[in-house]
Amino acid sequence: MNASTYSSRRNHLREAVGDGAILFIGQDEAPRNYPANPYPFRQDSHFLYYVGTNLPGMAILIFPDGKVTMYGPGEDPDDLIWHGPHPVLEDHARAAGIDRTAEFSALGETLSNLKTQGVTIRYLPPYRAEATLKLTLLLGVPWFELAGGACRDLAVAVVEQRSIKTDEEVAEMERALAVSKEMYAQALGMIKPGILEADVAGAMQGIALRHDMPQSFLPIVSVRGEVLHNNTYTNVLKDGDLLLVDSGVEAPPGFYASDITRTFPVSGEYTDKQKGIYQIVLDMQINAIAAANPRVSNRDIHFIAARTAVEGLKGLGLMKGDVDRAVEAGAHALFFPHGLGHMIGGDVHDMEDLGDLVGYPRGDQRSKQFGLSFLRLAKKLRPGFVITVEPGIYFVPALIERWKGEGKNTDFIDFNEVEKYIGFGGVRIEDDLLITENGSRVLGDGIPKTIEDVEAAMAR
Ligand SMILES: [Mn+2]
Repeated sequence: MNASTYSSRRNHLREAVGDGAILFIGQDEAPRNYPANPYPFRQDSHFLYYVGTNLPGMAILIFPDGKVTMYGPGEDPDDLIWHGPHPVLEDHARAAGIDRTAEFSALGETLSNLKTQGVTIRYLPPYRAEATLKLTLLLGVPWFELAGGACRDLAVAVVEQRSIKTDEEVAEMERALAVSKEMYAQALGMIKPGILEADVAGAMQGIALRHDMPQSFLPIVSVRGEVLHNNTYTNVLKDGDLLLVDSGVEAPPGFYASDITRTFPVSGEYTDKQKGIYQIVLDMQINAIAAANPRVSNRDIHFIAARTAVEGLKGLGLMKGDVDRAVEAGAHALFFPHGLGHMIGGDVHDMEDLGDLVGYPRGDQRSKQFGLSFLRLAKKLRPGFVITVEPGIYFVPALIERWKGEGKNTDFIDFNEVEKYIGFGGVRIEDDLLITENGSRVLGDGIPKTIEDVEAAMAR
């Protein structure tokens, strides 16, 4: 991205929001166990989008007249010793299309002058303690009132702008997906009985590191796929297990994310029972992708996946009755308890710090029904959206027992048959999808996902 891209993004935002000043606070280093030993630095994605500078301790202020100042740390002569020759604040500002700079310490006084003049200071709700503390000090607002004081119009405008990806942004996501493809090829080549989940997780992470890309979230590499957010890697892979791998990386300089899930047979071949469930999940994904276009909502395609699940599970004798009524009752959520997917972009769950403004249109809100309540994205799809399509079917013992005990959805579920699948685990398949004018395009180069392709890739 060049300087004019950032300038025009900021101009667009200021025009959308109207009067007032807009303040973006970048991320600080987050200490692990003492200040000089931080976690790997991750810039705030809004900051990356509007400024691009991938350094701690930065802020920008967009003034009501459109002028912009970049605030950052001053130069300490010793910096040259520890960090070598490096760009200074003025260089970062130039790269971001900003012609005024000041030390961070000057920001507080500027803000109070603006407030004295009656200028509204617009900011997004902070999600890290460091930003919360800075805003509290800079704006003189108690920390517990910051979220309430955050500017909804600004958040709406940011969501509107960042939801539509340009070709440049899509290209960056495809660079991340190329590395994901390599990581999954590595997994396909090494999965076998006797090794640890950590062996696979470590080898995949090694590829990300070799490409100098951070992972976009803590990966799931688990033979207990029915535990939806499982971030331990201690299990030994056994013959007959399914290994669910959900991972992604972020491509610099914008750090756009990939997010891919595959479910592999440890033995190299799916059992007949596994094939039955796997094919249903694949059908759910294929049907959802085929239906995705700017005329439908993501809630619609979530329901297409849910109906496909019920049809398939009826075929296996696990469900029964009328498909539409089963979906309406939420009976499929015993097996498919989460939403079909989410926005992806600068964040793997894009702009999730702004809550349901991202996934739900004004006046619409999340259902309270189990399953549907976890649907992160219900909005009508638009060209330029990039979303994940990640259906799954899981056999969660605690959930099966609970529903059976409550006699829930017995019109649609044969619990005696379902209990035969306890211990099966779970299957999820996830790709990243660009919505186009007429339909959609699966991003990236294609990572094996049909039964035949996975088994062929694992054959050795
Ligand atoms: Mn995902």
